[in-house]
Amino acid sequence: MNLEKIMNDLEKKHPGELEYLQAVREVLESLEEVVSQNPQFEAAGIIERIVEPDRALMFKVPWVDDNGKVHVNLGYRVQFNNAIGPYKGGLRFHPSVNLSILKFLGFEQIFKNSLTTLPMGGGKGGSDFDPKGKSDAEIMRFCQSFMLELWKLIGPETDVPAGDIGVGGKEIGYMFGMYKKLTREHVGVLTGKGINWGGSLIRPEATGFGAVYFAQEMLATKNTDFKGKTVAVSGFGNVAWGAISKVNQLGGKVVTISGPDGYIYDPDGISGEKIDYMLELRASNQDIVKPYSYEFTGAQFVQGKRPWEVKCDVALPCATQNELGKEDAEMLVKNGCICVAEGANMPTTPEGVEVFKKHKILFGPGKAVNAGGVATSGLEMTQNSMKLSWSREEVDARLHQIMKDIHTACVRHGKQDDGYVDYVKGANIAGFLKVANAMLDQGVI
Ligand code: NDP
Ligand code: 2IT
Repeated sequence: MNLEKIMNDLEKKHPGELEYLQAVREVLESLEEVVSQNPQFEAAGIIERIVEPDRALMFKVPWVDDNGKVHVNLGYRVQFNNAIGPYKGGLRFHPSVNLSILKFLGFEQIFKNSLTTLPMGGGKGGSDFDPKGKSDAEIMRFCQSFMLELWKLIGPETDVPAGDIGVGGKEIGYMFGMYKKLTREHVGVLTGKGINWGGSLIRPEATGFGAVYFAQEMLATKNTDFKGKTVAVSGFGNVAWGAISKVNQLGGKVVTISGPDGYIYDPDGISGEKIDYMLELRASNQDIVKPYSYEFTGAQFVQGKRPWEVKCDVALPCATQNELGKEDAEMLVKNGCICVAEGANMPTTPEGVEVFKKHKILFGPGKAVNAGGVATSGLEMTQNSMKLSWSREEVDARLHQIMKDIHTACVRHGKQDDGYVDYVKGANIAGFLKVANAMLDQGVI
């Protein structure tokens, strides 16, 4: 495979799509060896086909605010690859959303979903709508308008969206309501549904829980665990919440959360009522963490900075892409951090990843570490198909086993001659092989 030629061609075809190009390069770099060992992939044009989405759809989303003013946002659904199952992946509502970000997320989702061992293809969607400061009624009207277009593209055996940044249970509810009205079908077309109307227990916690289960497996390779460990977390959303809860259960101490305004350092640890308060902050749609420092004495707000300067044993970036750069990585290593597990999608820049690899730090990439969210979405789809629901314990046990299996697959494909596990390479190869072989079986389509 001629990586530079492929990347040059893609850069020409998709100028300025930086996040997408970054994600593609990272995956292809890991695949060079496996592609050269399997000439059938090159002969069938697997690489050229897998890097382009099957289709990317864009539509306008007009809606009316509480003062009667009309707004128009852009809506998207990128259906990337359905070789191993229906397109599956979240919807992101954030002002930064554009085609490049959704293509990066949809591309990553192909390999992540493959790693879960469940039959799900890759897709992603969303809008540049900003839920910040919007009333419930405005959010409802936006979600209904978004679904007025999206419903034509999705279906329980075609494409099954879910949540991501800015899309939680509330938004899924409004979108599901509109889908049901338009199609007159009560089916599992979205995951992350409410527990009374087809949702799965544990789905809200699943990404964070799964990330910590994965980190637990990584730590076990060094004969250690979370007990007594100091943990730095970024973000204060859905993924951060699940991760913090599980770290507490396992005896670790979380000392940071962060928002776009800066980070909170709470040396006493973030647990119990402090986690509930964090949820309140999030639900207020204000998007700031500063008030936490007024509420809890001993906690300090550090404006405009990221939590990676705090001394910790384990770092869990759970906010957004490219939030941990080279200098942050160097600081973490200098301060004795032994494990970095990505709860978010692509939070570490390529330069940051290089630092972790150079210092042989345990580094788990998002597509493996945060796969528990979509895996539990897959379990929700299974329960919907069977028209029954599993207990918390059953879903959690399945999630835990899936995370252990993903870890095993990463080690199998990522272990280097000196024993260091390159989890990036392991995850990319393990995720790729299943999809590539399915594409080979299905012909050039
Ligand atoms: P939430 O909306 O619940 O929280 C997102 C967090 O990241 C918030 O703290 C948010 O603050 C912050 N954030 C978002 N965008 C930016 C930005 N451009 N700059 C700085 N901070 C930002 O989302 P989730 O917790 O669901 O998602 C977090 C990450 O986890 C994302 O990378 C997502 O793709 C990934 N993920 C989510 C899964 C899920 O099931 N929800 C599954 C797997 C991965 P603010 O809104 O103020 O910007
Ligand atoms: O990035 C992700 O894996 C998600 N946002 C969850 C996707 C899903 O379909 O549950």
